[in-house]
Amino acid sequence: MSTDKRSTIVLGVIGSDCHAVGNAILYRVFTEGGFNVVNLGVMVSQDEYIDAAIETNAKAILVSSLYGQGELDCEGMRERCIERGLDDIILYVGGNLVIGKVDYAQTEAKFKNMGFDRVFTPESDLQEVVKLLKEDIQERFPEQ
Ligand code: B12
Repeated sequence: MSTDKRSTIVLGVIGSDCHAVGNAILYRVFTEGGFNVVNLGVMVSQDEYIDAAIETNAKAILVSSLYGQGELDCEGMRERCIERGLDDIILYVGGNLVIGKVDYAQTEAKFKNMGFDRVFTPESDLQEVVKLLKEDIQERFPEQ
């Protein structure tokens, strides 16, 4: 029996987005923060995240979008997760989610409306995000 108590999370940059630097940083921060991180890298489709989450029994999917097409790429992600049996999975999204300078509250509302649990700006404190994710996993999956 495995004694590894780390929660598994799936990480990647969605759509046709090839910005790779932030992804490498996120992988490192979350790995060092105590998670088992399945990193899909750049240009990831919704179904690729979901396939990986199903295969690894992941508790959360962390979506990055930097190139301005985040809204289009993320549309329907929560519904797709539910369709494929991941009703409870935690969905985080972050990066330059929309084109240009748009008020964060507006962007947050838009992505929460799509079913994302938390929405982060590029300036988010990643240690704080590690903490929040541990709390969210504990709350949503208390038995594990
Ligand atoms: C380098 C770069 C490129 C390189 C990428 C090389 C590579 N393979 O990585 C190249 C030249 C290829 C490129 C191309 C393009 N780029 Co570019 N690029 C950049 C640049 C200058 C730096 C990106 C970077 O590495 N940042 C450093 C990392 C550490 O920061 P980060 O990516 O933001 O990630 C951090 C945070 O966002 C946050 N984060 C990210 N995701 C998530 C998720 C979660 C859950 C959380 C908590 C946090 C989080 O944490 C990360 C780590 O600290 C930015 C401008 C900028 N200063 O950000 C533009 C920028 C991202 N690019 C931009 C654009 C428009 C493009 C192109 C569309 C340009 C074009 N017309 O061709 C293409 C898109 C190509 C594609 N298919 O993806 C725009 C996006 C505009 C928008 N969203 O409104 C930016 C912001 C430039 C600008 N000001 O206009 N780009």
